[in-house]
Amino acid sequence: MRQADRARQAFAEAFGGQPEGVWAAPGRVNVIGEHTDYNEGFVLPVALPQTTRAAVARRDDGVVALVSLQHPGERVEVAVADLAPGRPGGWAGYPAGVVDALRDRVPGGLSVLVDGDVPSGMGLSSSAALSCSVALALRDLAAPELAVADLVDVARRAENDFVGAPTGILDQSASLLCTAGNALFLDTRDRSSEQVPLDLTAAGLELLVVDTGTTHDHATGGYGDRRRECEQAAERLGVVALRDVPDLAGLAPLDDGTAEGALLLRRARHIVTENARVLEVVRTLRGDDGPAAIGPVLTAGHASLRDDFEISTVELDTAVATALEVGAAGARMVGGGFGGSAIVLVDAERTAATVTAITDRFAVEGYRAPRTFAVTPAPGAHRLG
Ligand code: GAF
Repeated sequence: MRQADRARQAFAEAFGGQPEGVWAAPGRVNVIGEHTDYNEGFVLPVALPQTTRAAVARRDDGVVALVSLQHPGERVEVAVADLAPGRPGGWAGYPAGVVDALRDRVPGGLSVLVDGDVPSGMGLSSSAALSCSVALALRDLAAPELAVADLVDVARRAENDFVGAPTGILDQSASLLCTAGNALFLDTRDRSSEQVPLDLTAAGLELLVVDTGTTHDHATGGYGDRRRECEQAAERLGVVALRDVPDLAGLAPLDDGTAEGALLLRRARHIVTENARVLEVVRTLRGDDGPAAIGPVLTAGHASLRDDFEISTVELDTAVATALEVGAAGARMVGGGFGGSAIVLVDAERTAATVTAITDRFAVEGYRAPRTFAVTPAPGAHRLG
């Protein structure tokens, strides 16, 4: 059954009527530019073919009613007037947070049926896919004067203020603004963006996602620590954001002989070198050398996330090292870290051998079997019907 029909049918079963429409928003992988977004730097994501779908209809009883096919048996109902950070919590917090951000537009409430296939907790931005599908639905139904780019902040506020995950704008921008066949080169400071063609098939390459099956949660723990450390480093350097440090020499004041200084230096060094890597990858993709030439830059990005930012895991390091051992052009962990997925840029003829090598190595190490799939840059959020 088509995705839109499946969502419509499930909506009718859950709410007893037809939705006003069905909207889809994708997950993402970031080609390069990790943790740069909340440092006002550069990112280069592509949208995944996997999406979250939201079948939506306005109501007139002042209630937000939420059902997800991925959480069977759970029906969340909250009065619009009672929406507050953390209420509701869990998966329902993302769509509820979007309604909260636009609550004056839907005083009568909303019914939302969610369906999707973006793996959750795997660094592939399932939460932004969920928020963005509902944000686009609300825009189309009740806030037509908003541009799609305005929805980036609607979805970000849902995540930051309602759910309590202190993320930047990478995931929401990717889900809303990516286009098929392109990577999105975004300056998160002034929000200017360009579409950078990324035709891997023509170059005989594949971009593999390796989902290690280890999950993370950005509302708790290490992600927030890294954000605070970057803010501290920027403050010590007297800059608004680490984006303003032009090169490694600019980090010298952090090297004050203390353990704290050394830690802040490592964190800031990742941001400075990662911004440079985004610019280098964009330059390379626009040049004549072909996309395989970005491989070593991706691999350098992994080393930086592992050694300087310290957010990789043994599973991610093993996936990357194994891929490189069997001849991948480049590989790195993606997303917020502390689990999740890696990407591998590989000659298409070597894909099967690479997957086998990683799977075998995970079995030997006693890790959970990885899931792998190839990505071609897909469209951003859109109405399905
Ligand atoms: C998570 C966050 F949500 C993004 O804002 C970004 O910081 C990313 O981690 C790391 O690049 O996905």
